[in-house]
Amino acid sequence: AQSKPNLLVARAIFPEILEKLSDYFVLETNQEDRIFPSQELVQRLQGKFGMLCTSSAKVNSELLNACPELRIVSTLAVGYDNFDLAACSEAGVLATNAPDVLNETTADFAWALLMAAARRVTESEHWLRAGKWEKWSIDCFLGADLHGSTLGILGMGRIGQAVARRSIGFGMKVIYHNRSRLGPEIEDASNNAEYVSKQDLFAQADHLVIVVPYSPEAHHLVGAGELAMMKPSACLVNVARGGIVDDVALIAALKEKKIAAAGLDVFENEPRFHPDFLELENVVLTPHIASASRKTRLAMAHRAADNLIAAVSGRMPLDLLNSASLRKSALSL
Ligand code: 8YV
Repeated sequence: AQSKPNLLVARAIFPEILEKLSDYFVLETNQEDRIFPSQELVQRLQGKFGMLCTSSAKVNSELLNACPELRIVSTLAVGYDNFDLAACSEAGVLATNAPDVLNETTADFAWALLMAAARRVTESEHWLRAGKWEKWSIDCFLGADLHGSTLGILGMGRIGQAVARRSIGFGMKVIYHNRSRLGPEIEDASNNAEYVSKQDLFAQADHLVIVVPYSPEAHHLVGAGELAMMKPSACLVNVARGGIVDDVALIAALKEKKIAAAGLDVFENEPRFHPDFLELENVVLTPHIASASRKTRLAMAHRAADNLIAAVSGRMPLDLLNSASLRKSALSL
């Protein structure tokens, strides 16, 4: 029998996934979940056919040139801004992500942040825990209604559409902006979402949810100018990527009450984040957990593993991102 190829599982993962992968690969694991510095990552990738990683692994030409045996990189995430796809294709390395299975879970969480921000859930809880609740009062933690309001969605992809569908129950109107307009069936299925310009999105939305993928063009897509266009009563939610929102500009807008509140699951330079966020009461902060239901994280891990198994079995990975790589790839899929 042919010997199994080597796989680096660069982050800690569920035991059943390791078991499944071990039928096809000799595994090098990292169950203590240390984030490897780039030098160490290169070193550990020597002699490896593939890598299962997360968004923390930067795969660029420098890494690929130093790892000539590498054939596939599989990320346990829908976002793949950490992969330089052109460099992967150039090196004949297949790149895959783990989409779809997290759409509904991530949309649920966008709503959790939106509801918490609009109705001041965490802010009032902090106050209660601090022993400040002495009596009911008419204006105690007045917030903004979601029902009947206009929901803006920046990035109406699979997750954005799942966010929009949930707004039907709240009797909301949906407006969205994308690089291009969606087909009428998708708009209809997304609570009759209406396509508007980026400017109108910011100006007309009572609340705004950001679900665009990160790319250099999307860097600071939401900055001081966009925030200034928003309603002072609006809440902003980001479950996409840090870097899409200019965090310094957002902190200023929240401080000056140019917008009412924000719900943030992602930050520039996470897991570090701007310390001024902690000084603000009108922001809900969570540690990149929008996809973190037990069921969904397991499904994402299976999906990332299945892409690797497909490649090693001579099948086309379901989530191949760079079909151009196939021309150069040493794999005969
Ligand atoms: C991942 C995410 O869990 O899918 C994404 O793009 O941001 C999260 O769902 C995280 O990036 C770890 O890879």
